[in-house]
Amino acid sequence: MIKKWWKEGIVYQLYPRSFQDSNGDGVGDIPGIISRLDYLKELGVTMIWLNPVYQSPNDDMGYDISDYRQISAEFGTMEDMETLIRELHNRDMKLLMDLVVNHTSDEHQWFLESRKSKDNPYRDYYIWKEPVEGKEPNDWQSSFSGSAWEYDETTGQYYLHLFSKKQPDLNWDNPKVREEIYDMMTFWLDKGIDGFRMDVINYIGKNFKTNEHMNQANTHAYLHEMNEKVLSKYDIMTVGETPCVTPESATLFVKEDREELNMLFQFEHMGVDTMADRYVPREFNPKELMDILEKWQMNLGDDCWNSLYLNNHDQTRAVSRFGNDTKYRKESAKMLATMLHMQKGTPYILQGEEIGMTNCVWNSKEEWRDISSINYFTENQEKEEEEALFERINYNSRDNSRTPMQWNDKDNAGFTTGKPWIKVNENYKNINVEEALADKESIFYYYKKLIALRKERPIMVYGSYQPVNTGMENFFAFLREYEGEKWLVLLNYSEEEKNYEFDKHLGFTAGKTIISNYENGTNRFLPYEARVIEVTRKCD
Ligand code: TEU
Ligand code: CA
Repeated sequence: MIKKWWKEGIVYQLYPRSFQDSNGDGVGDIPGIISRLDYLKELGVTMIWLNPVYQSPNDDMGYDISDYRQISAEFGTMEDMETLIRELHNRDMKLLMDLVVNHTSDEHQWFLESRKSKDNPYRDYYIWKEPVEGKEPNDWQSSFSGSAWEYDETTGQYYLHLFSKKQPDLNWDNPKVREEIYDMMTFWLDKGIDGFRMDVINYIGKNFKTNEHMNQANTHAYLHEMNEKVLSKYDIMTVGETPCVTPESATLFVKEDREELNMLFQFEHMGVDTMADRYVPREFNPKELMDILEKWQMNLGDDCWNSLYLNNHDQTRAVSRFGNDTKYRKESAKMLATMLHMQKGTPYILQGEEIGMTNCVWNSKEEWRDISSINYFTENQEKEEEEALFERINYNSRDNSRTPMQWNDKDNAGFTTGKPWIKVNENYKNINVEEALADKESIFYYYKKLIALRKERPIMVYGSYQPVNTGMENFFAFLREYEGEKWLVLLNYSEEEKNYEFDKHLGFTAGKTIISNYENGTNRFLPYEARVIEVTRKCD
């Protein structure tokens, strides 16, 4: 196993729009982030993944970029950005920027040119097709409802947009597009950033013969070229966001000798409580979540690497979705953190996860800000009862993870002195950073301890992962081993107390407890109890 700093790191996902406003306009900004860096240093994270801060009309909250080399005025200036990079490095923290290059905004100069005429030099920067029998070129659907093709009157052709109409897909088969992107990446890397999170990067190569747009051979060719021409020239980290990969298809992106990416965000565990349609809920079963996480632990080779995450800005908050955010919020948040951080891979913490922020109660669709929810409601409101539709969208609305960071119990949770761009979760009065820092048993200090452990104990990073069958429902265990050290991780993933004599059943002799969310050492595990114990095998 080759040692790397990005295997040993802990990433904090920072959603700039909702982190800290500094000028009272209700929108988080870069000076606001800079004012909070010491808080992140206190937590101990080593890297920040910054969601997009580039110029954008915000049709998809910054994932529709109109200028890759300009900072959006609402977030600040390029000088602010350069200060942020410097201030992070001064604190021994690294910065991952969000690379959104499957598509641009339709307000990007390239698209404004491209749509002017069929022979415009920028025409082939995007994907234009003739109508087929007067209709869309194929049946591809947008992630944000409706067809993935938009008809453009000016030239009588359709352009492809796998996301919103205002997010036209770039044509990666065009070498000029690839050169433009590589130049832009170099521009940012030369400013000293430490890597990229790459948005839906497995969509960039399309195959119109087989009508597929994920994980295509041309995508791998382009990523290898990107690695050769740009990535390999810097000591950086890359994480690809890749919906619909399996451990087998993921290997083709992250196996070291492929020279493409370092790790991926896979999505398999993000579907454990919904149908393929994210707004059709289904019953959540902890064993399904654990089985998927374990599958990814066991089926990526030693020359590959996992990311570890339970939520992000596209998913709902982990303690509400996978834990119990009412009776056992602190205990279940700490159990989920133990389950994740004790696995093999680089852990990602969504802003607010470290203080157990929860999903929000939405009172009307006017409170929504996310195009995904809004379009889905519009598309379905004629087909079903409005209240039921509203409720099932709320269950998995991306806005749940995008409400403002809860700093204290003052107005707007200390996020802004103005009117916040999206509502603050009403529970900010008792769930906030100030309260967490004052409570030595808080979720914050538990995360801080997990992060410190990862820095001190190589077994957490480089130890092997071995499933352990407890034979009990919703009581999970796994073993980490490294250079003779063995840690047994035990998780009572339920509200019930459970007797489990792991030493007798599993043939281990228990040593020191490394970390636990309870002061308990008995074989009667409490609700959502997590315990990590140094063990030796009885036969050792
Ligand atoms: O997400 C891609 C993606 O697959 C999910 O957004 C999914 O399509 C969405 O949650 C609807 O189900 C990335 C970004 O993380 C997301 O914020 C952007 O909206 C999207 O790409 C387009 O850039
Ligand atoms: Ca602001």
